[in-house]
Amino acid sequence: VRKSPAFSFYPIPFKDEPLSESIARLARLGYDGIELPGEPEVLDLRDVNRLVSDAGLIVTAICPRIYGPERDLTSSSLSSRRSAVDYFRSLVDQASTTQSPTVIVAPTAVRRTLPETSGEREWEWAVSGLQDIAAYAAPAGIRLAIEPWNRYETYLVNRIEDALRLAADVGSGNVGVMGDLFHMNIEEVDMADALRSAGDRLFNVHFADSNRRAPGAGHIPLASIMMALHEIGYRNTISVEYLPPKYIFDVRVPDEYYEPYAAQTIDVLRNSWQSTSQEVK
Ligand code: LER
Ligand code: MN
Repeated sequence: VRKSPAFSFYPIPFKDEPLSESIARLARLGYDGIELPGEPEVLDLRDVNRLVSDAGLIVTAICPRIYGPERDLTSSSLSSRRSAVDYFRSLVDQASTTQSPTVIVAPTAVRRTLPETSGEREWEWAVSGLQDIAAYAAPAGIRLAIEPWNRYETYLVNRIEDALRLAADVGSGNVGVMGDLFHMNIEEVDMADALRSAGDRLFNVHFADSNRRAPGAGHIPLASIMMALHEIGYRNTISVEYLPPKYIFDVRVPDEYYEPYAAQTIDVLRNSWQSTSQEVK
């Protein structure tokens, strides 16, 4: 059992940089782990394993990249839903190969903000797709973390309470939830309460500030978030996921999103975790 969470980083803002450089940077800056993009076909996983273990890091989660209907568990097309289940099963394989404990899941494609059929029907498709993936993941000891996104990225699961309800409907011990502070800042009534409500079902947290810049560069009350994590005895992953505002369209990511933000962030998070630990008994 870990004494504190693993501090990890999803290197998607290091756009187009070879993964070897990102891994080297994260190790040098003092991160414990890396969250990998869910692209088992694109990454050479043997290479990744070697780089990660040489750097002394661990893989903390696989983050899906759900662009388009072929990865959408609730698409109105049956063949798309089937290919989405296959995609998430391939992420379970990616997790097994890289010894990652967790695969992040979300039941609609990014920026599909309306049902194609009906919300009730798509919820049922989400449940059955996730049941299939969970059954595939369980023998490998891999957990699924349902990630809520804000209303501008999905309509189906926007808050932790939605994700908890979906996990309960799936009804499998290896299915839980995660929080992404950027999304939570938009949708939750009280972010700390929402994290507490997940308790031991909370498998991962994405840290960014209110503006999706590095933690500390916006107005999310970080200490209250850390206190909530201490209160539930959280020992899973604190993962960093900041993104530049025009990420999709920008050819070049601003320089500060590389080394400066990554360096600042690990200090901010470790200090905040430490300084709040005394306040919770
Ligand atoms: C992925 O972790 C996420 O937070 C979404 O915003 C992806 O678009
Ligand atoms: Mn996220």
